Amino acid sequence: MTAPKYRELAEMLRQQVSQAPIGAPAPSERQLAEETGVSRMTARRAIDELVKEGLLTREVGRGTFVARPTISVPLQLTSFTDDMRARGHVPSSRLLELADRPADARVAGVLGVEQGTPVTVLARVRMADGVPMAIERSSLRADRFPGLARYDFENESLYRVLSEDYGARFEAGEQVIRAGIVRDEDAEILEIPSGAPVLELVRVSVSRGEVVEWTTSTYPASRFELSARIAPVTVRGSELRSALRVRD
Ligand code: 16G
Repeated sequence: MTAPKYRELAEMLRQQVSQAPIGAPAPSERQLAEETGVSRMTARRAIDELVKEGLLTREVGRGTFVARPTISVPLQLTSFTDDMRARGHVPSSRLLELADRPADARVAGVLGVEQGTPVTVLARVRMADGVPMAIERSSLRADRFPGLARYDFENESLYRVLSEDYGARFEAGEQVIRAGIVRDEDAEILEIPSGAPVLELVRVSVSRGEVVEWTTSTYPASRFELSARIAPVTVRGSELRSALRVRD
């Protein structure tokens, strides 16, 4: 059986869209029907297909445009660089801040160090194919990783440096995910309207029994989804309740 006409057309459109810049106008139903000789109904179904897949977005009264990519990130202890590469995107970073600082009470509490212990603060805009995907603000144990502030984190993966140059082995971690509203200064960096929804992923990771990293990643809700594989495990009710923590 041959694929329905609209599927063929959708495939052709998909190829066009993959070459087009974000925000470029997509052909209208009428144009598409005229150019390809299909009915307007078939053209509409093909366009609908791409809208459903998130490749095109319809803006009321304006038309249909090439959408920003939505990135699906697994809930695992992996690095941004590896996650993006695994999905066929090219990762890059822009540095916002990199410095050693004495830990304040909050950072010290999370990292389990004395207040005043040196901590490396790293803030980056993380990009996929040049599109800003997240702002990541990390606090790292400078006593475990001395000299970290000298690295070029626009071009380096933090996890690569920690594991290969400092011998860190991440054996555990915890990630809390919460919804929020973007801060004004972040809205500009992420190129989203002020007040837009964001997802914040707060991660602590553990190496050799100690918390070594505390990172908050702020993702625009519109460009990002989380996926987790659900395996059959036996958990008691009380454990489940503690995993589904109420936000404070
Ligand atoms: C991920 C981690 C972040 C880590 C970063 C290292 C989440 C929510 N966060 O983005 O904690 O610092 O990877 O990335 O996944 P890099 O090795 O590419 O610098």
